[in-house]
Amino acid sequence: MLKYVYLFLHQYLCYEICLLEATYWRVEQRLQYHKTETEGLIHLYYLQRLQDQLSTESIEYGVLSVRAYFNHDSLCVEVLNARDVIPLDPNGFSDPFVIIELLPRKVFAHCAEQQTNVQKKTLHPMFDECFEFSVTLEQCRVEGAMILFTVMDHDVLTFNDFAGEAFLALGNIPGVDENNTSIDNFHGLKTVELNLMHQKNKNHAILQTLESRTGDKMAQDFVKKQKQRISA
Ligand SMILES: [Ca+2]
Repeated sequence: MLKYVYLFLHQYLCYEICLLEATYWRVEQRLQYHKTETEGLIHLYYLQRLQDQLSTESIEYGVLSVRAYFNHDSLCVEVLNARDVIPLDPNGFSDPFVIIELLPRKVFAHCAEQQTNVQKKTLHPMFDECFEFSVTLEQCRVEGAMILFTVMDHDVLTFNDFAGEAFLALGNIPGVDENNTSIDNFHGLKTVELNLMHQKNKNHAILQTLESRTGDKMAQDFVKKQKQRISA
């Protein structure tokens, strides 16, 4: 009997210690965030999103198909299509288009974001459009360099609605990855399927830290942009 009481107590204490450790870790992390300047925090946020992309198996917001490679002094991105985009219009469809931007913004400040044409009234848009960005190999190899694809639903009278986002690390695309030989067109290149995501964590620690920086325009603009991407 005593043995079981002992075992129970032991397990209970282990459980309590685990909880304490988790709490301590969260507090420690918050402190770190508060010590990090805004640009660094935004970078951290996107690094986490890139991790989310790798671990997201759910296709509830649809799937985006793209291809990308680097050659000489340009990054070529092809947006092929999307399937099962979420319906955002009263007619049960969306008018999807994709915005393509390079991150971190500090590294790719000279590259304006680009976007596809709007495909009207469909949840399975075919884009088949190519985009070129003037960048160097060194820029593509910066830690955390990535492409952000944002799928939006175009609206005529109101603001466009957010349909989903996806991230692609530049470090391992053909032409940037050291194992790849030189490549100069999309022919034979593997299609990358990216599960579209929404931010599910309404209490994201980085967003909350940035939101508390009330006098910081960069922080406020970023939080405002991200809030539209949090799932309802
Ligand atoms: Ca629409």
